[in-house]
Amino acid sequence: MARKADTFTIDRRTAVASALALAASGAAPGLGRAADKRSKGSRLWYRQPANTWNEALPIGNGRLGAMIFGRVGQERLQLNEGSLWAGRPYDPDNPDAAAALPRVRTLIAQGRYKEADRLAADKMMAKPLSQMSYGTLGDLLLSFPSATPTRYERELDLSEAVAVVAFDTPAGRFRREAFASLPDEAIVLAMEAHVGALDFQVAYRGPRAVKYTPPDYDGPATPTLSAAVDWDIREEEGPRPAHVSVQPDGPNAMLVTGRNEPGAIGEAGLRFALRVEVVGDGAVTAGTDGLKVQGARRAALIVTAATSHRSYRDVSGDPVAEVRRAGLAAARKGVAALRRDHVADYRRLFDTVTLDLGATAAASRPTDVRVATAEQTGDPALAALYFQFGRYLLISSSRRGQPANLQGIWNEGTNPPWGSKYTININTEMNYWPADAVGLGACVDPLIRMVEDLSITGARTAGTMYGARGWVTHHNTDLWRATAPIDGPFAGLWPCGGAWLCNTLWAHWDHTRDRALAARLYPLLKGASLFFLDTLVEDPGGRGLVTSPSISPENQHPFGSAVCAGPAMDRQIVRDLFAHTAEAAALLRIDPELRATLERTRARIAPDRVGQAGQLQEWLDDWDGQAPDPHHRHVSHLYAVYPSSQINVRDTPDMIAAAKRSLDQRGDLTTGWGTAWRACLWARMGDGDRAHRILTGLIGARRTYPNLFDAHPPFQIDGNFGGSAAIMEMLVQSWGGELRLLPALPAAWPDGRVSGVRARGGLMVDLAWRNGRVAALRLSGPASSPVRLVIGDERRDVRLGSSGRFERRWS
Ligand code: FUC
Repeated sequence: MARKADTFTIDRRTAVASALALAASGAAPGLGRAADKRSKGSRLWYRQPANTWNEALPIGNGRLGAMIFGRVGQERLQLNEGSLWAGRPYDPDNPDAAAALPRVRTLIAQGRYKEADRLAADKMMAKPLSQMSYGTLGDLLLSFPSATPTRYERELDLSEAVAVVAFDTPAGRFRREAFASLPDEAIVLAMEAHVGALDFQVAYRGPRAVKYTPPDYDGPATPTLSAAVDWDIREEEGPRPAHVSVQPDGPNAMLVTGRNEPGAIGEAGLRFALRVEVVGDGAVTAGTDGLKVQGARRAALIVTAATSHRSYRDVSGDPVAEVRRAGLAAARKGVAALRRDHVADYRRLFDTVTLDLGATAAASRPTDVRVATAEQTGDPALAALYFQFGRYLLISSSRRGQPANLQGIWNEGTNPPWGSKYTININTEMNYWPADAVGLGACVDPLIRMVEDLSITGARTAGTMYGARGWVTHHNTDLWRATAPIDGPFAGLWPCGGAWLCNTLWAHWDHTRDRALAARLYPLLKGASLFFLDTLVEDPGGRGLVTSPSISPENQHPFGSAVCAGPAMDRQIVRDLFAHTAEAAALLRIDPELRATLERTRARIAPDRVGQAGQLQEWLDDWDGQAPDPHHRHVSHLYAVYPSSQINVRDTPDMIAAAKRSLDQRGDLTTGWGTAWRACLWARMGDGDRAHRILTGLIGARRTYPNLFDAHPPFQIDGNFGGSAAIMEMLVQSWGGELRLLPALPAAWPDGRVSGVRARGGLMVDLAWRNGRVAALRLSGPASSPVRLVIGDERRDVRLGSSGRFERRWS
């Protein structure tokens, strides 16, 4: 990965140099860096500390995360460690399922859906019925003397991944910087008194349940921002859970140890450790209450954390040894070197893409004020900031360790919404929609590793519950890679989670076209395909092969249940899966017979259908008009339009018309992620103004918190990633063997530029536009490769040179 990133850096430098030359040479705008990195264009900033968690600023290195509140009297760092989940390794497969399966299928074929639902609920669900939740590591509470600042500002600088709090009080001038280092596996909070001295205590508050108060969708579009600021918010340490202990660890450090929550299986199988060491020039005392620092000009907390998790089936790690090793090494290295290496590591990824959509006066306002007025004020720079924040979040939550879960890695309580798990009927896939295009293909690796695990646990589920080859997962998974259907048939009885993840990974391959990656992914795709070869059934109405039992994710059909056979989404996902598996087999020159079987079977899958109202049918039968929730948040049957391209404006215009009809019926604004998906869909279908209007609803205060976290509500990170994907999709698309420039540019963004975009086929795209038209283009990629460009209605075939480059300006 490092080598690849280095290559990017060289490419970028060369690209920027020639972009500047291009800009200087003529009328067309250049392609250089979008904004001065130190400018407000790449930071979130505020004039007051965080009152609530959704105002605090996230930092993370993919495994360790913290929310920084920036409070004056008591700084709060809410901490997370990516493997601190409830429970222990477990097997939730239900051995009764296989025997019930034929009867459930028969009931569905007879249209007795409620009975099928009841039988499946009784015999086919996981034991226990819930999976394990992602947890929190608790809080560090740093208590300072009370003071009212005469100057205050806090920010998250996306160009360096550093959160800063700076303020003056009558007692001095203070600055705090927080960052999460991947190279040194530590969170660092470096504090400095430019005038005065630092005197504070550090206490630890253990994991606890928190109360969530979701905002109101139908509430005012412009919430009133409170003018009164509480500079001295202090939270209680509270009673420490019995299993948590705090001890000194040498003269300058404290060591916290504890265990995880037992979860629905009732057994806690993980131990965790958190170590905090103070480095600086003050006097430090360590005790069972925490740490005390006096008279320091500089004091930094070096925070390291770990659990005993080694893999989904191995919890034999030694977290105490791990936090001591990392903590002592980081303390020896020193804050300046830690910061330098952190910034260099982060920038290798972040600097690969720039975006400039223009700026208005709104851009100079604090971030919370901009969000509050986003739906009333044109603020294109806020969309660009949202885009870069999405990139920041992916870099901060998906490197080593686990993939980004429903909340990335940031979770305040032991009772997070939906367990802060992996919901794989849309949410986890959406997390990775933007990854490749926005130059963060390296961040997909944790997802590949998770799917590799699921292909093992899911093979057990396929065999035990379906008597099938290959592997299967349903609509959720967790740290322990549970793959059986949970919650009940309404949401859980959906066999396509693993298949959709495989398609997501194949899109990653398609951007890189790396043969070694194809070889790594092939066993996953093959196993997922084998499951469907064994379990697809003939529709009794003769319409083709279908899944059964299944659901169209979480949407009730008119017959009192969601359980059915062959919802459109399943047919679309399995079509893609078979095509991708066959493509991989052809590329790798293996399994010719399987390839032929996949191609034959794929052709027999029931096709998409257009219903009475001209809509794309969500189900095999035309039930859409009678379904109880016409504005349902999921738009599962539009998978074929985006992220897939089975239905597209070039090849299937009639089906696109039907998809538009469906989407009109569903409405534009819904949950955060549902809104983001709608923006992606309209962008893919070429309607930039509609996509922009929806995006504005996503970025406004009803779906975005002051810290730019997406509101489902409550916080769910998929909307952030889906929003970033939608912005990209409006500017550059690559599907169907073509590269589309400005396919859905809204009138609101007449001038702009983007650089470092990745497209399918191993291409990199730098693009500038003026008055809504392409002004300059630079492509780089494999030497001499042909590229078909689509600009408006026009198609042009171009070829990269022997140096792998192509440049063009339009006057
Ligand atoms: C799916 C969605 C919900 C939510 C949950 C985490 O079940 O239907 O809206 O996003 O995942």
